[in-house]
Amino acid sequence: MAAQGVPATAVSAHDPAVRAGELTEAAVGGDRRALARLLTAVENRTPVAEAALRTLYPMAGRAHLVGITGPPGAGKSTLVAALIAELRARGRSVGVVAVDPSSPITGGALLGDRVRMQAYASDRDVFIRSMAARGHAGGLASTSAAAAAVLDACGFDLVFLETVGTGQSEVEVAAAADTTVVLEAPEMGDEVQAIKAGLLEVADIVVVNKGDRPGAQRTASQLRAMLVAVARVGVADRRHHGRVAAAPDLEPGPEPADASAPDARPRPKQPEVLVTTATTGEGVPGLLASLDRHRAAGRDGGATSAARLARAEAQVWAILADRTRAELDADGRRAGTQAILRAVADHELDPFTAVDRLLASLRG
Ligand SMILES: Nc1nc2c(ncn2[C@@H]2O[C@H](COP(=O)(O)OP(=O)(O)OP(=O)(O)O)[C@@H](O)[C@H]2O)c(=O)[nH]1
Ligand SMILES: [Mg+2]
Repeated sequence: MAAQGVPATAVSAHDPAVRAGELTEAAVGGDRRALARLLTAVENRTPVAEAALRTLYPMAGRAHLVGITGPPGAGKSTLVAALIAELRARGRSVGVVAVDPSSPITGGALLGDRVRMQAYASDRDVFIRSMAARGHAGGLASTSAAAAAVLDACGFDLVFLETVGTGQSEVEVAAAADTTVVLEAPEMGDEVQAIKAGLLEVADIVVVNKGDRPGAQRTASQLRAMLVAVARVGVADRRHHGRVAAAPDLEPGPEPADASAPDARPRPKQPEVLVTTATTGEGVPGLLASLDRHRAAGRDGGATSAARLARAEAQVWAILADRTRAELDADGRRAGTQAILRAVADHELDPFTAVDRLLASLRG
């Protein structure tokens, strides 16, 4: 990569591998500014991030990666702050990545995170960071996984990935986590019935936060009943366009015509449903115990290893897609690639044939 004849000092300033080496060494040694720079590199998917991850990835794999998702305002950030307080009291270190799936910076959320961060400004065992996931296919999953791997390699015991649940994002966060916590708030009321099955499917633990509000316990029992019903009816229920049928006292529905047909999809999980009050910390020790249980249960070939495989897939496929695209867009291939894309746009070529030709051009 380094041009011949260029003095070493000039090379080190520009060579991503050298820069990554300096940053990773500093970050792993506890330099928080270097860690912040590495995460910026990850967020921007720079060559420095790639070089750093090559070094850091083998050092990661020890942290418990916990995804926290749920609707806007459910109390995710407040709950993470309460969990940090609880974990610090037990001497465990915590890294947090608040991922904004919609890229443009949401002032409120970021500000909140900054204020909370100040409380731990002098605590070296807490690191909180907001980042945007830009619009790549699988971008949220692979960026979250990469950021988590960096914090993991830097020795944090737990890494929280907070993201607002907006449909697809919670699925991607789940792909980057060992344990996924789905948060609800009691005032969702009837909307509980309309919770997307997708949200429940990714949940390892369901938390009804704002336990101080009326209806929290009722929401929790509705959710428990719903989850039992979903598990009983299983796949049949999920066929209804991703919506879970409503009533809390729901009886198992009629067996579908092809219920005996083999179904490769995994059985729905039966997550625990807990109630917390993030603002006071009530229920937070119970949540922590539940997180630890999930982690312990999944360690040997269980849920955690399935989550890890999903995470590996998210990362590898995203890198493969990026790299394939970069090669097809490189000098010498770009014109041909553009011509094929144009032909698809003009309906002169179908997209499948287009891909056949693009792959052939890579092999050729
Ligand atoms: N009463 C009550 N309010 C809470 C509780 N937890 C959080 N809140 C409040 O709910 C509001 C939203 O809390 P956040 O923690 O910012 O929620 P969030 O889910 O992170 O929100 P986004 O990141 O914007 O999606 C804040 O005003 C919190 O103080 C709780 O347990 N009880
Ligand atoms: Mg938040």
